[in-house]
Amino acid sequence: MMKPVIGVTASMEIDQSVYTVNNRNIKAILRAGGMPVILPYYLEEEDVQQIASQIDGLYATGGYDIDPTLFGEEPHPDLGTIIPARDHSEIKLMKKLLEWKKPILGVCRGSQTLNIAAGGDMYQDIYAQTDQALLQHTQKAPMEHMSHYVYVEKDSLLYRITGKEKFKINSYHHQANRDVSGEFRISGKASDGVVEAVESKELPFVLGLQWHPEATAAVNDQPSLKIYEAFIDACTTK
Ligand SMILES: [Mn+2]
Repeated sequence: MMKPVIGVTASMEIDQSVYTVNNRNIKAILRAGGMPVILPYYLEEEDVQQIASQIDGLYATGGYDIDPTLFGEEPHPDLGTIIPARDHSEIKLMKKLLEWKKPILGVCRGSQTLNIAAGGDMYQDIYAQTDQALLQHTQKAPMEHMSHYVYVEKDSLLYRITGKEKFKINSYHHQANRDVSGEFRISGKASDGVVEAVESKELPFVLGLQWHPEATAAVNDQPSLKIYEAFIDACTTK
């Protein structure tokens, strides 16, 4: 049987000369039975259509911050590096996949581009733009260390996948989703209220996770492995 083809979005160096994807992402998809294919940017509309039609699912990896122009804001002083070309192509591709009801898994910044693609918005910096006391969401521990809990809504896709109402995740972000698209719902939050998981209300598999399950899948964390298995299963033509 042919493996489902999973389009993988890459990060870029700031001078836009080099595409980079952490191999943990590739390994997590291969281990779950998918065929990862790293995608280009600088796409014309017809290129977006072609890629969207040829992939069985889209996996949006982590990376730099997101261009606030995309949700109608100007840059906050605490906004980090952005690669607008990546944001624009990734979001165009997501819009097409949402339209065609194909599976999407977004991790870290991928959960934010996903929400923006569906009309939501985000904090440019959670520490500067929220009033409540926050956890340390930019952990200083190694990436496979699970530093804080996510509390999962019981009737959600994320709960059906993991079977857990609460589990530990790693945390490498200073941005997060703010207003969640009307097409989506929040399915997981941290104890401080930061949105950690969003998913489509209607589509079978559209999931955005604010953490990096590819790093914890590498050390055999069960919820992380189940997330990739469920994603690849959703991308598999039955
Ligand atoms: Mn976090």
